[in-house]
Amino acid sequence: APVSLLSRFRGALVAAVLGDCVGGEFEGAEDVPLDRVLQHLSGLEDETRGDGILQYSDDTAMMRCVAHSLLTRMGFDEQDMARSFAKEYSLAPGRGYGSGVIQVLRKLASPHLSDVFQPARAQFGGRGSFGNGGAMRAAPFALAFRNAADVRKYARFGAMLTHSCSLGYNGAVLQAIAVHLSLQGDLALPQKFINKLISEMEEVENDETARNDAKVLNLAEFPYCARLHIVKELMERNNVSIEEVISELGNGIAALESVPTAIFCVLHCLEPREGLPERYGGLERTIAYSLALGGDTDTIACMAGAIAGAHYGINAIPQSWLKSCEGSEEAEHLAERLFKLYDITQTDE
Ligand code: F2R
Ligand code: MG
Ligand code: MG
Repeated sequence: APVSLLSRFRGALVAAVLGDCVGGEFEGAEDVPLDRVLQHLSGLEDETRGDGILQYSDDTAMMRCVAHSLLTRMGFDEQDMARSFAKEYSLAPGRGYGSGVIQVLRKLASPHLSDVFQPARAQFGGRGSFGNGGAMRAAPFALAFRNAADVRKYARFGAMLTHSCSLGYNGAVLQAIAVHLSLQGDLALPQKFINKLISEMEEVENDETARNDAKVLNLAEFPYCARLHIVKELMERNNVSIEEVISELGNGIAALESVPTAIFCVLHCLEPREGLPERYGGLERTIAYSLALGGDTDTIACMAGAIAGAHYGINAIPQSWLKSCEGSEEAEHLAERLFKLYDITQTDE
């Protein structure tokens, strides 16, 4: 049956929270045998499971702030979003934030701060963060703005509140655009989907700052485009090993080593894959596969979850998995409210 736009909205935010909650178990692990992943996931289905709720981490904590701020302000307001990040951090600092970003979040709490982008610019000796913290919370921008140019613009500004390196904020733009295209149903034609992402990123990376950052960091020119071309090559092969995915695309905390990887997870799991249960649908496969890569599993599963959830819709997410995830009900509610905002405040491109 066709998936409604509302179902896609709910699927995007709820599957992002799911990925964060179930991915926390393996964050930072180098080798994650698929058996362990499947055991972890089937444990969620156990009615007698006694080990309580899986807590969400910084990924969901910051994504909630983005969604709340976009809803309250009916659009992007940097002051409000910055205050929201700072308040969330001060109330729950133990959600596993990156070690650099906590300095930004502390500075954003100051009532005397006039330029809310300044603390991010001071990070890492003035180079800014290239971590994936901007990308992990980017999905709500695709749910608030109908127009692709607005999604790009505000996902970038939203990320720049903590990540001033172009590798950091362009990762957020890529993630938001991937969710945007998935909401439109573009994953039905995977080749077209990846080609669109490449052409979007060609435009985004054709910028002096991005070119300079790539040079300083010793990366290929147009680094996101280069990774997306690798995604395309891997998609065309049937026998890609997890080791190859990690070595070609990465599984780390840098946005460049995780956003294209999350996109690959979604594309690879559009079809049944060896080692994953036949009873799994595409969304379950995407989450399980993201965890099996190891590394930054909560964040890769969160980003892949948002893109896959926007494609498959809310009904593809097993209730038995969700019941163990902190914040999944609230995510559904936020998605419904964003759907109304998207419906009433935006015009078509
Ligand atoms: N922080 C984590 N995981 C680490 C373990 C947490 C642990 N489980 C716990 O219990 O505390 N996860 C979360 O952080 C990632 C998002 O990080 P974000 O928001 O980008 O933070 P930050 O600090 O800006 O960047 C992360 C690290 O990347 C390196 N880095 C970034 N820019 C750099 C630069 N210009 N030069 C050198 N290094 C740079 C640094 O090591 C940063 O600390 C998500 O995975 C989220 O789940
Ligand atoms: Mg996290
Ligand atoms: Mg993480």
